[in-house]
Amino acid sequence: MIGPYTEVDSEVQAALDGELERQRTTIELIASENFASPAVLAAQGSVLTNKYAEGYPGKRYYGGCEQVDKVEVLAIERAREIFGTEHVNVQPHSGSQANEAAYAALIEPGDKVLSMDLAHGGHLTHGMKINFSGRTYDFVHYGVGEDGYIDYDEVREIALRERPRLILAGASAYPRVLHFDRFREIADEVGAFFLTDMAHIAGLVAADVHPSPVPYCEIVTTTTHKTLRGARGGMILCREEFAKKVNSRVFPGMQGGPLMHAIAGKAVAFGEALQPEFKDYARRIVENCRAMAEGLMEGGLNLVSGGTDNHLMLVDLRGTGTNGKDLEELLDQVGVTCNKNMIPNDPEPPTVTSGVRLGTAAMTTRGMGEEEMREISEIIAKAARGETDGLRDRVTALTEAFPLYA
Ligand code: DSN
Repeated sequence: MIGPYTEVDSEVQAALDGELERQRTTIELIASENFASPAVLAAQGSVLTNKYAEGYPGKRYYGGCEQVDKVEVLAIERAREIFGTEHVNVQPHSGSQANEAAYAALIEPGDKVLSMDLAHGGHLTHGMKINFSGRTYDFVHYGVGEDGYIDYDEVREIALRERPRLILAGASAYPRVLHFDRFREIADEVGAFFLTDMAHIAGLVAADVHPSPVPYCEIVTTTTHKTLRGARGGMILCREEFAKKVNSRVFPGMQGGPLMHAIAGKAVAFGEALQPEFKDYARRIVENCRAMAEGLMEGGLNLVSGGTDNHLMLVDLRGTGTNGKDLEELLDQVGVTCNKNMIPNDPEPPTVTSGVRLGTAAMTTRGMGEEEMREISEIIAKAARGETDGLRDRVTALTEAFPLYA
């Protein structure tokens, strides 16, 4: 351990202490967040922060890379074992950069891409107009039907009409199983590549509680810090035939020096994901999500698609008298953290929204189970009705019973 930091920078330390206290004393339901293990945090805060290592293991543009080479090889080998993929690049700094490099490995600027609409649960890097993706490629979108599920017949119709070069699966607010076999069939029918961004569900895929996109895709991208519970960053998995292209699109195509401390954190997290306990953990995320969804519906709230198959759900607040922005703020006041989120065909603007997105990965890491999920759903349902008396105390009772980083 190097430190103590308090003597060096008390101002930053005060904010770090405050954040630890916030994480310890609140219910964390942001579906893309999790609590990395102390070992992952230590690796990310290690002396690897100091090292430049442009290039790849064994082929670096700097001396002194013997130890970081070992770390990167470990991360790659562990990821290959987890996901059963031929090639892995662990260098993308984030999921956005993983996507940027992956698109560039498959298609050319101006090419057409078919992806899920951001307003129906997609992602910024899946073609939002002012994102690099929307500025570089010609995106067209599919969405969800009235029932909240992706309609694969509609995806096929759009693909036949638009003839995209690339079809994209993956979302940041879709509570149902993704059927990669259907996407692959459609991609084959129109002669398109198929790429999945599995950032949200990577931990579920790692533990076989969600089907894997790997056998169906030319390339799979992901972040490593959501359900996968690792260091913050991105990663690309692909078939061997795309390995050279992917590597060169990441470096030197898009990035310079890799963040070796983050790669060390990824390696440690992948080691954890290979342990039998991780399968149990991922299974409990999904069970907890189902329990929370049932609790919310019993409490009178509607969910987009009527429930969930994965780690998240989307509450449809239309007709409740509240909206996403107000409920997010109210929940914040009683110690529950979540984010406002557009629901499909949302009548409200993105700054207000008619929904909140809730996920169970982080609280499952804290050890909570179905009973606690029911208690949390009661707290949320009461808050949505504006009945906030005593809710902060109920949150405190939960967080004290399941200590974080104790
Ligand atoms: N911002 C992330 C999320 O919250 O889903 C996606 O990158």
